[in-house]
Amino acid sequence: MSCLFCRIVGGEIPATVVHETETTLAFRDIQPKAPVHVLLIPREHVPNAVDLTAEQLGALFAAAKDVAEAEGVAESGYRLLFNTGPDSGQEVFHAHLHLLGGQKLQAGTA
Ligand code: D5M
Repeated sequence: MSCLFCRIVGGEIPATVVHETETTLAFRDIQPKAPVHVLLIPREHVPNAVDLTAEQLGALFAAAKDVAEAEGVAESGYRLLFNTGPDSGQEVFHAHLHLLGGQKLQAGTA
């Protein structure tokens, strides 16, 4: 299994998991760009956000709402974003939703 995030799902690589469901996993980004920076992924390997099914997308956004509440940023606000493809800076080709918050975020960037 070569995909980094599949290895996290499989427990081969440690991660600080903050939320999990039958179909999703959420863990802290190892290179946080904000005080709260959590990555939400489907357990199933899907390379890119645009390849996610509507059901997988719904599950990720529902999980993001739970994570935002648990992290204390639901009221203050936070950013949800997918990098998609090389020009976006996507480094890991297992779809992941970034949740960033805990500070005033600059418009249009992480
Ligand atoms: O985001 C990929 C993100 O994945 C980037 O912010 C670093 C993070 N990352 C890389 N390796 C790990 C591990 N092992 N644990 C947690 N987070 C990790 P992208 O949108 O592809 O640029």
